[in-house]
Amino acid sequence: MLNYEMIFENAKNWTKEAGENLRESLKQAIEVEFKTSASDLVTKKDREIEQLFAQKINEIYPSHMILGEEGTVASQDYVFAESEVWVIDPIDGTTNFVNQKMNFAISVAFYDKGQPVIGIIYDPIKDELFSALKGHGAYLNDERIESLKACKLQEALISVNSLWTIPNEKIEEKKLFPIVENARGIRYIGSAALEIAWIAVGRLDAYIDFRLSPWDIGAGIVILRELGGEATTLEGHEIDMTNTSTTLFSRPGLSAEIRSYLA
Ligand code: 2AM
Ligand code: CA
Ligand code: CA
Ligand code: CA
Repeated sequence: MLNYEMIFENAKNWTKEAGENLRESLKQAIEVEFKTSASDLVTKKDREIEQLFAQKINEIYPSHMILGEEGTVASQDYVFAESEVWVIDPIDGTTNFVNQKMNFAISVAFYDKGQPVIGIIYDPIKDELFSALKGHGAYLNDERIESLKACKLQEALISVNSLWTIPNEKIEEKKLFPIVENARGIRYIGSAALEIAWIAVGRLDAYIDFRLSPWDIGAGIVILRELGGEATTLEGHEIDMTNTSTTLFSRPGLSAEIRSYLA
């Protein structure tokens, strides 16, 4: 039987340590490399932080699998739905890390045989640790976060990546117009993990994205659901944690109103 509380405590400690490492690293110049395009950045720190997690996990939980964005873990043969898996984004919002030196986060989740169990999102600049262990409530640092209440689009701040409001291959951009028009406001931080964490604490009300990966959202899903929030694909289906997918995160009830415009 796994001791989730112990895994949760370890994961929070490692995440804070990694955050301290990132905070310190900003005192020096950041070397940037490019992945798939000129706007798809990666730094030495992305790989280093993922490796730090991998070392600790391998030492204490040698049977656990690691799904990290930078793929620094040697290839593992496993079935997500049958394994204990750590889902890690060492820096979510690398562009912000490089350009803004703020508005980035470390995202760490633990899934047990496909079930979301632990979610941790840490903003090391604001020193805000959002966390949840399924069934035990969600917290911002040591303060318990209150369950989310429903809200209407006209009272809502919606986060949407600006790339999706121009012609693109995923959605007819016109479908987003009524959402932009009817919402109280549109915001975009540039860190998927933080957009979800901010819904958890009421700074945003919904977040739409069209191509996120498991490590972007794994932790956010646990935290948001613990508070009664909704996390589905744009069509309202369960998110597949082994693939990229469209995503819609929100307070209870708001997803349905947003989907009615996108249909
Ligand atoms: P990342 O910083 O970990 O890559 C805004 O860029 C948000 O979308 C971030 O959370 C970013 O995560 C994520 N994202 C996912 N795929 C991306 C890509 N190909 N290029 C840039 N950002 C991406
Ligand atoms: Ca990236
Ligand atoms: Ca990411
Ligand atoms: Ca990343």
